[in-house]
Amino acid sequence: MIDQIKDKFFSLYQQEPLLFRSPGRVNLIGEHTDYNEGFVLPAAINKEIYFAVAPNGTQAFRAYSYDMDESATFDLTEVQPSQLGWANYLLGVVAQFQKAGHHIPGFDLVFGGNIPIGAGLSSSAAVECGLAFALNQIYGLGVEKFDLVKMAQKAEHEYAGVMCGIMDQFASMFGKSGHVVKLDCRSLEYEYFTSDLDEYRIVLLDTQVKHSLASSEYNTRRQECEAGVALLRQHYPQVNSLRDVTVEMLEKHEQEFEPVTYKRCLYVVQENNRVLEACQDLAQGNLKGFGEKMYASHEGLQHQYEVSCPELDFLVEQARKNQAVLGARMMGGGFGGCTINIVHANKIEEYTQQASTAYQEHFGREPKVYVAQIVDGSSQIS
Ligand code: GAF
Repeated sequence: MIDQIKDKFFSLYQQEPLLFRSPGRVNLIGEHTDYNEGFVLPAAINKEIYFAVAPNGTQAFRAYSYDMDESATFDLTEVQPSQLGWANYLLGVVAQFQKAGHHIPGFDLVFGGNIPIGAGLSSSAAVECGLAFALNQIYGLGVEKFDLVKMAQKAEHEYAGVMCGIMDQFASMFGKSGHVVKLDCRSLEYEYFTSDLDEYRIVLLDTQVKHSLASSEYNTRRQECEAGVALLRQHYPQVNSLRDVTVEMLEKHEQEFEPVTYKRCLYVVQENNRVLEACQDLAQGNLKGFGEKMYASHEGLQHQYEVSCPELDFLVEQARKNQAVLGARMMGGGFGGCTINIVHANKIEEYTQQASTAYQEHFGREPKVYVAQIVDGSSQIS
């Protein structure tokens, strides 16, 4: 793929580009905890976006999306959101550099990759992080990786309109081959855990469902969490986010909550505890315990946080019935996309066949199957 991107760049712009890559991510556990300042456990995977970039000596940014087969030119003296969805992830990043006082001279770009769009593998974060990383390198801007992550997240907020947390961008930038990242989304302190799951592998089953609800419901969930925090603050002024809340605090004040808000907050507080327990399981090699927490996470996402969908629930049910699977759950924002499954290496074929057949019989189409390898975060290729 990288060769195709490079060739396309040469044929469009007649010069040699610099090449970069930026990965998508999985998340083992800790869903919808990041914007509540909690913990997450993601990893960068071998589904990536590639970038060919070079300065062009003008004030224009010329971009070609390999996957969309579309090109566009933008004036860098007047960056603003575009009608082209794909371009906004790029323009959002440029705007962040400019806001931070960096001059971005004109450049040419060809980008594309193999992260399925809308599958919950964070193709948008990969695009944002990849361009942020590339511009920082090319123009020697010296921005720290932490700040690139925050700029990439802001780009998503301001140019894509999704008030995402920081997990996806952090994983794409800070991923490490063979490791998952335990990230504290409040302090941004992080710790790498080995992703060696003995004879088990990370298998993704893509429902191929892309619900348009995803971004509006995502923003609604954020507001529900904020409403819960505002209520609890009246009793506990030290509470700044659901990270600071315990199950006991919630239970004590249950009657004061709207029932929906209560369910949402309870899920987040419990999920945050699950991440910490699951990390202990991982450290102690208790993969069975880890898998059980994944199933519990799905239960919460399905019934309390209500961000799942029948296709995701069906695939998790298939996993539950199969001895070869230690744990499974929906992954990412929800309403479609992938389930993540921890499957015995010798049984991947058997399990995915069985789940695919059942899914096909029920929904009339097959899920896509990806066996994820864990790779490094954004980097320069040459
Ligand atoms: C999406 C968001 F972009 C992340 O920040 C995170 O909140 C996730 O949904 C849910 O855990 O991927």
